[in-house]
Amino acid sequence: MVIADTIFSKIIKHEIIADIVYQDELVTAFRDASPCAPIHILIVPNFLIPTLNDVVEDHEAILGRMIILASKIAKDEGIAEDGYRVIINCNKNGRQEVYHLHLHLIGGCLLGPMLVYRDI
Ligand code: DGP
Repeated sequence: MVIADTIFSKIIKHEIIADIVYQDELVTAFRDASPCAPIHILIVPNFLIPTLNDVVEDHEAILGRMIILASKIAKDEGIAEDGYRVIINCNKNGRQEVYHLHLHLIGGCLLGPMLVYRDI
């Protein structure tokens, strides 16, 4: 398996430490280093897809795995019934910081309202 060098690929390869909650041949899930809620888990493909703009039909299985895993982890973490939020940030206006596609699973408390346009 060839993995390009992003901070997340190093986590996937266990080259830097992260609290990995799940890993299989397609995806890895680990706790966010800067959580914005009591539960904040990132789910990433094991190979580099930089942004959601780079997704193609061949990625259907991996994207399905990411969503299904988000639902499963939410149950495992005990936040499914009360609810949670799933977010994918894309590029500059989406405030993407790490250019390795990832899904944020966020919950464990009543979250703020959805972010909308803000003049800054
Ligand atoms: P985004 O803005 O969508 O690209 O979010 C990137 C997230 O990645 C951000 O919430 C912080 C998290 N993050 C960045 N570097 C690391 C790291 O080295 N370890 C872990 N566990 N999370 C990281």
